[in-house]
Amino acid sequence: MRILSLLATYIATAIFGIIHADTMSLWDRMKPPVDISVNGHLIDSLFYFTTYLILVYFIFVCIGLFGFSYYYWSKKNPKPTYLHGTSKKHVAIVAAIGAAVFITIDMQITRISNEDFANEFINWPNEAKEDVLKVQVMAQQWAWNFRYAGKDGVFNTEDDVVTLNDLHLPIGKKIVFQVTSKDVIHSFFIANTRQKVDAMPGRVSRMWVELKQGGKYEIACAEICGTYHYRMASRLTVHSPEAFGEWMVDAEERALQVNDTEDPSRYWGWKWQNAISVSKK
Ligand SMILES: [Cu+2]
Repeated sequence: MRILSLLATYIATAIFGIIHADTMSLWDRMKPPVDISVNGHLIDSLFYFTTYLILVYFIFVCIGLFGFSYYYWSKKNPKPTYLHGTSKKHVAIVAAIGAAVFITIDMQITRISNEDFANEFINWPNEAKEDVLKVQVMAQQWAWNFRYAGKDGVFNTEDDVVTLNDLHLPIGKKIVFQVTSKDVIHSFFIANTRQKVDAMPGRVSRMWVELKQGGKYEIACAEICGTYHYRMASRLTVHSPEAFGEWMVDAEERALQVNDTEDPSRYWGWKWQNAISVSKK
């Protein structure tokens, strides 16, 4: 009894605490974070498609489970019947259900994700022709280092703008990240764009996004990377193009004043690795 009352108190406190923490409804809490990217809706629609379709199958399973439990209830069927499920009819029913799940869920997920990949996500911006923002990301236990090329447009030079756990991006412009790690494997995850890429020591991985909504968001590490993995978060501020321009001018001026150009540990960046564009556009 004592345990039960403790449990009830605990649950009540938890629920009450959540309600008091902010006024977000439980339904809102279950929804993905706001999508601020141009392509994020593709991931969301795939997510909802899968979830709702599975829900439909779940309802069928429940109907079957409770329906048959009632239908073959011992009071109605005092004499039990044993089935081995090996008759042609039973094998056909099981195979048909399996095929239906495979065709309507698995094959659809594969088809839709392949189409999204081929039509959108593979369209890397053409860095030679398009005006893209390039950012280098260095993950480490347990922080995110960001590097912009600075006034000269060349990475790993004296005028680079370097920030710690503070990423600033503009809307309406394609952004290309080159990501690596100083120590162990991390994962650069911007939940609000539905995109992530692994940060691996000794290797540069890439990711591109285009944003459509300003505001303040969070970047997380999506790969268990040690004791303080949970703390490995960074601020993300998304500006209008004008505000971003102003921020960048300020940051570049500040960088020229405060950068200790003699400090070798400052130069953790690398020469930008130009990508071969496969863009169809
Ligand atoms: Cu990490």
